[in-house]
Amino acid sequence: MFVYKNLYSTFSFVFLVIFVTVYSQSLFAETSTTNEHISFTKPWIRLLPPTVTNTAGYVAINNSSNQADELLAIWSPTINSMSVHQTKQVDGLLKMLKAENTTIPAKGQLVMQPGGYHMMLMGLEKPLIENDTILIYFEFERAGIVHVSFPIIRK
Ligand SMILES: [Cu+2]
Repeated sequence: MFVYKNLYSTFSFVFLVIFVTVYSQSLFAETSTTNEHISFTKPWIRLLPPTVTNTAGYVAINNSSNQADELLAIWSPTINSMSVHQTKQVDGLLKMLKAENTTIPAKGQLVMQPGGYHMMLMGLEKPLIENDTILIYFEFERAGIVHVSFPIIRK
């Protein structure tokens, strides 16, 4: 019994060390607000009346490297569903479609702004609050995962 107990606590200690090491590495290495070649300019989310359950977010993503990068996914812990959309004229009507191309060119930008590319935030469960912030994660093919805080703005 004594041996068993000792073995058990040794194993739990080892697991704890592995867990803490892996967890802290994922916090500090994979996720950051800055990256060697990706940066964000003027992030904001549009405040809409509380009865509207969808809204849009905007930001310019800058790529300072000599190689293009691609935005693979966006998500937020507090938003049900998010995707990158493009407002396009189809048969004389403005329509929102899933963005076809989310490449950030080398030494270039992907600009999300009203009337063009935007982030769609869908299925809001609670009304947004002016000047609150929403944390959004961006996953890039080369830069990995970067998180950015978006203020909610009335415009
Ligand atoms: Cu949209």
